Parts: sequence; structure tokens; C-alpha cells
Amino acid sequence: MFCYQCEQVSGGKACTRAGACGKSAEVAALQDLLVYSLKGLSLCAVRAGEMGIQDPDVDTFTVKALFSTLTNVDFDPERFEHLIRKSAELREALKEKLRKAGGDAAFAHESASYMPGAAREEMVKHGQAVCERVPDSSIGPDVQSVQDITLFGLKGIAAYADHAGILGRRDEKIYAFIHGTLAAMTRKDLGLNDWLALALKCGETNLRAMEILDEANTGSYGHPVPVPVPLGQKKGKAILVSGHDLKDLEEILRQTEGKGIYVYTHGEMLPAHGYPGLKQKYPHLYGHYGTAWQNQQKEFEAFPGAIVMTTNCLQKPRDSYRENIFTCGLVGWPGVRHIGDGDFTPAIEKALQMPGFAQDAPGAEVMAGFARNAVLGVADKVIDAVKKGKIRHFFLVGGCDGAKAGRDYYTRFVELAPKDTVILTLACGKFRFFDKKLGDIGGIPRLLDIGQCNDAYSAIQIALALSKAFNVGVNELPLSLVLSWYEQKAVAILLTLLYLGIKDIRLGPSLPAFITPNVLDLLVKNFGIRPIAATPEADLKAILG
Ligand code: FSO
Ligand code: SF4
Repeated sequence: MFCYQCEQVSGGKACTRAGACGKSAEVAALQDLLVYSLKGLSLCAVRAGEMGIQDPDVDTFTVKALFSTLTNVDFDPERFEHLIRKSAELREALKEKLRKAGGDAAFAHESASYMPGAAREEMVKHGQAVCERVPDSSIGPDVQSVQDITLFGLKGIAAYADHAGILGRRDEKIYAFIHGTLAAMTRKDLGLNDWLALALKCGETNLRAMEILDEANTGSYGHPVPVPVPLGQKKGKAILVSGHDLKDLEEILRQTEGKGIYVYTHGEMLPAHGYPGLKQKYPHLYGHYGTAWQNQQKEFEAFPGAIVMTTNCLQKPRDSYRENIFTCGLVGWPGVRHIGDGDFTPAIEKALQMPGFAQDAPGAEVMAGFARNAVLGVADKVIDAVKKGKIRHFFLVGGCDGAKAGRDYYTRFVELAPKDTVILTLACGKFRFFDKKLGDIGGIPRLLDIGQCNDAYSAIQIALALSKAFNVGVNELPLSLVLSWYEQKAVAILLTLLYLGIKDIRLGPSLPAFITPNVLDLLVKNFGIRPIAATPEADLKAILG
């Protein structure tokens, strides 16, 4: 296997025997084969699109299949086998439509005619063979690097487009870009500049995907409002919901109504408490349990109820809670019960059989719900505080958490940030400091949780609104981005920030293994992107002087 798509990558280079995330070599080969077969499907979809033939099933399937290959989503070889077969089926059906419309259904690239063998072993071998790579000498390491950045960005877009699609929001341009770019990956004649342009276009398309996801979430559940979220527990039966998918959480809340079960959020589901259509409508959405994804094995073991994973990040379930955990949507682990039809009865029954929490344990509280509407609602106050010098600087300390050492930089950065600075945060990296009491500046909290990584759109809107209010470009604002990355949604967001021309981003805890020195040079020269310094003190000094 060869996988280097996330920050957890073995030895800082690539996972070649088994994934540090728990992905087996078998699943890695099947994921590679799936991406390969999606390229063939996309070749057909592009040609069909040129002839005015749209196939929404192909579009939906492509984003779901790509999202499945994102880090910590699906570890189940059987599910990948099914996806690969389905991809070939959809492609052949699309070819038939092409023929009927008088089009040419012949393609030079083998991915457009690949038919999976009957046995999974054959597929695994084929996956290993077609994806035997790095460095692919026919295109060179730098082109390979930017092509991979773009592929990982596409996976991030696919995640956002899938979430939005589940809530009924679609944009044909997003699907067209994904198909066009996957199809372009079958070509050998595109050079570095072509791929750099496609990578930035990927950032632009991701902005649109995040925009429709924002519309989907706020349209379905209202704009988040600031709310205190208990970190303690309530006496009674319990279900823990993790991942990012609000629709799954809503379904669980609806199906547990009146059953005497309290629902807790875990990880990236914390911001759900801010949505009136979830928290206010379902009072049994009680509080938040646990911290970031990489602590789940210990935290899930101690949870006395059922656990539902709606999306990434899933880790190998321990035997101690294997019977209590359920996956749904695109998430999968071999042998773990999967809820594929939106009926959460098995998880609810499990929660009712389990002891739940024996007594009330109030615990601390954190604030959630500072998405764009809430922050921009007090924009006048914020602008006034900046003009009067009460707020010196904003830091966006956001991104993903991870299992490797070195991430306490972000905790210390937030602790050390001077009292006249405001920290905006989002995604699961915040669990390193989300319960810190940083106080406020004239009633404006110093720590503002904008939401999930999926809410990076909200952060961008806040930055754009501030730049308009101060009549300066975003790069001239007293705002610095100090980001942590882990998986491919972070790649997509980073490309969006570069597309928007945002400069001087600090990125850590380590730089992606898929960026070659030459490509890094280009990013440094054009965007001023840099690794975080060895200490937060050094970066704070460099930023604030
Ligand atoms: Fe985290 Fe995982 Fe939200 Fe990622 S839970 S690491 S960027 O999947 O998506 O922030
Ligand atoms: Fe390794 Fe990350 Fe790939 Fe998992 S997703 S195999 S940890 S690089």
C-alpha cells in the first residue's frame, strides 16, 4: 500500500504496510481501486455532460464514494467491494445513455472499461497494480504532488457536498468540477501550472460546497445562537452521537423523543447545540461528552450508553464497547453494526438495555454557537472595540486535532495569547482548549467557537465582513490564521483560503508529506504559507511584535 493523505502518516512519509489510522493494506488497495474506477466513471460523466446528459445518481454516488475514502471514515473492505462494483455498473449504464444519444462510448483510458473480478482478492491485486506509484516518473514528483493535493481537496469537497446533499442542497457545478478533475487525472499532458490552476479551482469549488452546506444547515435548523453546553451528565439512559452529520443527529433526537434517553454530542457534534432546530426543539439533547476523536477509545469505553458514529473520525473500536457502537452513513468498521436506513432502533434499544448514568453530575459548561450570524450580530461592538484599541488582534486557531505529539503548541498558543486578543476557533482542534476560561473584552468573549470544520465558511464570512467594515483587504486585518490539519477536509479548506488570496497562514503541527520541496517553495513565495514555529511564544512575538 501507499497512503500519505493525512497528517498521521507513518514516519512522516507514507503508510506502506498498514495505516497508522488502522486502515488495512487490503482496504488501502480497494480505496485506490475505487478512486481509479471513479476516474473512469467521471470520464463518462464529462462526455455525457457535454451532450447535455445529467445523471444525478452518478453525481451523488461519486461524492459518497470519494468521501468514503477520506481518513477515518470507512475501514470495511466489503463496503468498498460493493462501491467498486456499483461504480462499474453506473459507468456502463451511463455509456448506454451515451450510445442511445448518438455519442461515442469508447474511451482510451483503462479506468473507463475496468470490470471488477468476481473475488475480492482479484480486486485487491488490481488495486495494488493500477495504483503502483510514487513517484510516477511519467509526470514527475511536483506534478504528482499538486495532483495529489487536488485529489485530497476533492475528497474534502465531496464530504461537504455529501452533507449538503443529505439536507437537499446541490449545485451541479460542484459535481461537474469533481468529474472534470477526476477525468483530468487520467491525462499525462497536464503540467505543473495546469495542476496549480486546478488546485485553486478546487479551493473555489470548495467554497461553494461549504456555502451550500451552510445554507443546508442554517436552512434546516436555523442560525446557531450562543448557548452554554453542559460537560456533565444527567441521570438516565444515554446515547452519544459523534461525527459531523446534523441530519443523523436530528433523526436520533426524533426517534428517542419520550423514551427517557438523554442524547450527548461527542467531538465535532458539539456545535449542534447552537442550532435552535436541534437544541430548542429537542430538550433531551443534553450536553457534550468527551473531547477530540483521538481520545475516543478511552472515552467510549467509559460511556454507559449506545454510541453512534455519523461520519469521521472513527478509530478501531475496543472489544469493551464494540457491542455498543453503531456506524451509519458512510462510516464503517468490519463487524460493527451499521445502520444504513436511518432507523436507529438498534442503537436506541441498546441504550435502553445499558445502565446509563447513575446520577446527575453537573460538571463545567462551554459556550457554543458563535457562527457568523451570532458574531456579525455584534459586529458594531467588535468594530468599536478594535477602533478603541481594546481588541488588538484576532487569531483563528482552528483545524483538526490528531494523535501525534506536538499539538500542545495550540493549547499553549491560546493560553499565551495576550488578554487584548480574541481567539476564533473551529473544528476538533479546539478540544485542546475549549474549556479554558479566557474571559471577555467589554462583553465580547475572548474565545468564540464558530463550529465544526464544516463551518469554515462561517469563519470566512466573518473575516470578509470585518474587512468590509474596516475597508481593508483580509490580509490587512489584525487577524492571523494559525491552523492545524489532519485529514483531507483541511486540505480543501486550505485551498479555499489560498483561492481567496489569504496570506501568511501558519500551518502545523507538521507539513503534509505530499508537498514536495519545490511545491512548498511555490506556496511560500505566492502565499507566504509557513510552518508553525517551534514555540507559540516565537509565533506570537512574530505576529504581535
Ligand atoms: Fe476533526 Fe476528524 Fe472535523 Fe476532520 S473529527 S479531524 S478535519 O474528521 O473533520 O475536525
Ligand atoms: Fe496512513 Fe493517514 Fe493514509 Fe491512514 S489515512 S493509511 S494514517 S496516511
